[in-house]
Amino acid sequence: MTHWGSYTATVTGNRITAITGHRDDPDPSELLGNIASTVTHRSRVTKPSFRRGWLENGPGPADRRGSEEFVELEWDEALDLLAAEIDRVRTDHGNKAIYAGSYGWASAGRFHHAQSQLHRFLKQAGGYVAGVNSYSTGCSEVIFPHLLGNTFELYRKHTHWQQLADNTDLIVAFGGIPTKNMAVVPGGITVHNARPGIAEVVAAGTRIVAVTPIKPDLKGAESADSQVEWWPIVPATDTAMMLALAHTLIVENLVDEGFIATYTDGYDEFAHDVLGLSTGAPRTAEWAESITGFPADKIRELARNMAAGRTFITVGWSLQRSKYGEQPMWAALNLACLLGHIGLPGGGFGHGYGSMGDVGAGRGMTPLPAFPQGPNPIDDFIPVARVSDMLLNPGGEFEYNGEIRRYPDVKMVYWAGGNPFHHHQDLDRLERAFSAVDTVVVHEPYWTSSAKHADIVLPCTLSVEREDIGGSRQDSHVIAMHALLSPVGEARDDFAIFTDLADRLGFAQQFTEGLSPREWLEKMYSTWAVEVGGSQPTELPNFETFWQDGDVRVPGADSARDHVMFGQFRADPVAHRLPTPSGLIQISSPVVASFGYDDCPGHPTWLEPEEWLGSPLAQKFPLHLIADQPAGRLHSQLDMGEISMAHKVSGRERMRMHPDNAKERGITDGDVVRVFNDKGECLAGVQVTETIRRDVVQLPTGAWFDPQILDGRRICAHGNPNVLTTDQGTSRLAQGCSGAHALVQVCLLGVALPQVQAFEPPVIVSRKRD
Ligand SMILES: Nc1nc2c(c(=O)[nH]1)N[C@H]1C(S)=C(S)[C@@H](COP(=O)(O)OP(=O)(O)OC[C@H]3O[C@@H](n4cnc5c(=O)[nH]c(N)nc54)[C@H](O)[C@@H]3O)O[C@H]1N2
Ligand SMILES: Nc1nc2c(c(=O)[nH]1)N[C@H]1C(S)=C(S)[C@@H](COP(=O)(O)OP(=O)(O)OC[C@H]3O[C@@H](n4cnc5c(=O)[nH]c(N)nc54)[C@H](O)[C@@H]3O)O[C@H]1N2
Ligand SMILES: [Mo]
Repeated sequence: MTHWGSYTATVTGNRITAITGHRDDPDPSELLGNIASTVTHRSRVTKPSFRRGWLENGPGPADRRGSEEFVELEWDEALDLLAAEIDRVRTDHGNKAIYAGSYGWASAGRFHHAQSQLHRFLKQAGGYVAGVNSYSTGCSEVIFPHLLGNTFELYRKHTHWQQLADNTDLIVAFGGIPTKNMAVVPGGITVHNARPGIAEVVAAGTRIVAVTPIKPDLKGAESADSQVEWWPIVPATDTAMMLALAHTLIVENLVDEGFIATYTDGYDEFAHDVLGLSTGAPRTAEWAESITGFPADKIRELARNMAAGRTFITVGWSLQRSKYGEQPMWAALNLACLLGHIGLPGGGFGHGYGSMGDVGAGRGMTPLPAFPQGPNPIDDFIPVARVSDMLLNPGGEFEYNGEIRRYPDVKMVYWAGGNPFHHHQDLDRLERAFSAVDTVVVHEPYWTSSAKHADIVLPCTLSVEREDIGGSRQDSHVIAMHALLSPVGEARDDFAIFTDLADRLGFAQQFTEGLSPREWLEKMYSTWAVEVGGSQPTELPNFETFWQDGDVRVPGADSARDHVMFGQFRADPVAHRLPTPSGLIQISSPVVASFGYDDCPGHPTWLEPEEWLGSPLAQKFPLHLIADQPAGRLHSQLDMGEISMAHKVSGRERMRMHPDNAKERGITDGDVVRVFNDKGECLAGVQVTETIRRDVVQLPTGAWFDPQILDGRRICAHGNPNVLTTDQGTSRLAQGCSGAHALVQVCLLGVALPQVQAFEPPVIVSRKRD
């Protein structure tokens, strides 16, 4: 199992020769094609490796991280040194000096999940500073609890595609419903039902309005182009459009007043602002026209259409990954409240259709086999995307969700299963942040840029090199993940590494509980079988049979197919009171208002970001870059794989550009260009296409960071857009990642094309003996 699907592999010798999707999967992902070619790639880490300066001079701040050579050591010595360093840091500075947020997706598999292993280990070692929330939904995880109280339904029990097909007249999708994203689920997915689901929706005659600067790639809807309308909005202006839609609903008496009165709180304050009663600036369709790029008539007509039939509004996760990303989340919810279809079959509000493969799967939530974690003795945390801020401002204050907190003084950064030099914003700044600490430890199968920026790199196995149990929150199957290959080089499982470290620190028995990995799998499976089997544990096969069969269907996996989101609340808002201050949906929030944040006031509002096409900065950098998820891989994983490479242009990440913008710059399809702004520069290979709005360019994330000097400037030669993005929280409320957008300029390369070096291992030298 992978995050992008379950499969069967044919192995000949120690090589994978064929991979086919799971027999029950109607739509296996092409990303499976990245696996076979990457297992033995030269970028694998094969031995424990230490940055030479760290080994020779000991721990301490170092700006050579990322450019220095490495020395390989034997495992025993490597683990002795690392255990001693962990002990030094916790003894001299306390466990608050260890940051192990370790954000990242690692691999599928419930036992060998790298973060779970790291967190269990460090909890038993005295604790660590954690990261909270995610890059994916940094705003909605913080704002929606204020508005809906319980967000369980929003994330875990969404309206099924079939229900939309049966009931919905109009779907308005802010962010589109990008098919490219729907192969993926954290932990894996066995039955990809999004494409067939969309086909059903379209076959039923439902109209889909996809509001996005990039033309939707809705697979399953090819036969019905006319039903899927592309509304190419100016990026980052969705809130303005939503407020204008609300304005039309209010002034044309299309608001469902019964719904507002019974199920919501704070409408008057919101409506007052939308009508401009105290500001003198009503949010009319005309007002929104100049911001969003849509004619006022069209906006008004959409509002009327929304009120005329059963309407489902979905807002993609991407809209929150930019400055003031809380606003479109909240505004979209309010719009759904005004229409009053929340809690009716196929109506209301959804979040993330097209962001993840299981949204719309209707699977309910069953428990999963789990590796126990235990409590963290340290309660310091940061919102994940504030990592550079923390490392650069030890002891500094930051605000978050109504609190004022302080950054801990971190001396050791420990990462297992993530790639911050892919995922974080403003990579130059991240490099400065990493140089400030004493020691950086990374567990990695590959020489990623993050591994190259570490002091201690320990080589890890891939999931094809070990046994595990695969499962995810809403999947139909639990998968027996058999080991397919023997590990490359001296790679070891994260579990084995932590066991030996725990042994050196005196708590091996507590860490392993005396169990081998296979015994852990048996225990996790059996515990789970009893938990979901309940009174009928015989429903599920025993471990041996499960292991032999290769998978098992999860009991009750289809239980939520007919679930109507917020249906119970609608039926009885007293008995099913929401856990919000009013018990109702907060159209305005006195709690959020009480925080006094100008960057996230008490109701949604249009806040002009620094980087959008209407801002002064656009004079200098006139193109709006969208740095979204890559179609050909998961994030940065297996970037050298066959499918990922096939999506590149001249070996660089592919950037989509409108023909007018290309012509203005003398750029033709296939050119490699410079993409730059005040923060940095990268190269990209251009695809000229009308499937993108004019003045918008799309350069997905995940090309391995490849810093090189070109013409005296430091650039990424491979196309990682995070050299261009701003490292700023979305607001003081959520402090989410705002990396999806940046203003840039693009020009022809003008010099010889430098070679991509991202996949080359660092220089390995032998140890200096004294
Ligand atoms: N500009 C911009 N930036 C973004 C985004 C954006 O939209 N725009 N999106 C953000 C989002 S939503 C996300 S989720 C992040 C993703 O960022 P990450 O989750 O950090 O990206 P991955 O490439 O999945 O990194 C996982 C790493 O784990 C390693 N790994 C795999 N298996 C194992 C294992 O068993 N053990 C160990 N130790 N390591 C393993 C892989 O080799 C890989 O390097 O990026 C974020 N960054
Ligand atoms: N193939 C593949 N699938 C993935 C992933 C991957 O790496 N590869 N990553 C997974 C992860 S971790 C996550 S969190 C999800 C993320 O899911 P999303 O956040 O939904 O995905 P993105 O690709 O960042 O953005 C989706 C689309 O939003 C639109 N968009 C961007 N900015 C704006 C805007 O300002 N306004 C409007 N209206 N639309 C805008 C663009 O069309 C863009 O392609 O994807 C998951 N799926
Ligand atoms: Mo994500």
